[in-house]
Amino acid sequence: RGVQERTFLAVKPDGVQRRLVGEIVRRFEGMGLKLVALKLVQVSEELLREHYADLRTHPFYDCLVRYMGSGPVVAMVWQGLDVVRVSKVLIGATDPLDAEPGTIRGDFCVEVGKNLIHGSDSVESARREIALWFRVEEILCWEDSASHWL
Ligand code: D4T
Repeated sequence: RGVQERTFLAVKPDGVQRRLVGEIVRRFEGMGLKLVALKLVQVSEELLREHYADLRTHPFYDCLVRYMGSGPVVAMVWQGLDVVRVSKVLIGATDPLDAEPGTIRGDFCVEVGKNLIHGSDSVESARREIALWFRVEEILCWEDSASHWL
């Protein structure tokens, strides 16, 4: 079965403004996943352009970067079995209108341009995004978190 992984999640500015941080964190905790880093940050345009570099040719890129910089974001690292895939299931489809009820996007939003939360789409992108958003000392180290696994 699954392997221990880490993923990067960010509650986007609309989620923070709408007081949905607690609700979102509760859902990941409820799945038995482990929080290993969390911070509230106003992100620079430079970091956002880098974070979404793969999407730079898309027409919505500038709009996306502006939205992500429109207010503070809650950046997090979560650890657990198959956490990348599990997170994507909890989050729901990119377009909230396609997201199943019971998923975060399916329950709380309607616009693709304001879809509340970001989650890494692979172990590879998780590694890249965690390195981009966090300094090593901001993250509970792998050995500590493995030995204190509940
Ligand atoms: P993120 O990366 O934010 O978790 O979203 P997804 O992984 O579900 O989807 P994505 O990378 O394809 O899109 C990134 C981001 O762009 C916004 N977006 C997307 C948009 O504003 N208009 C669009 O047409 C699409 C496809 C939403 C999420």
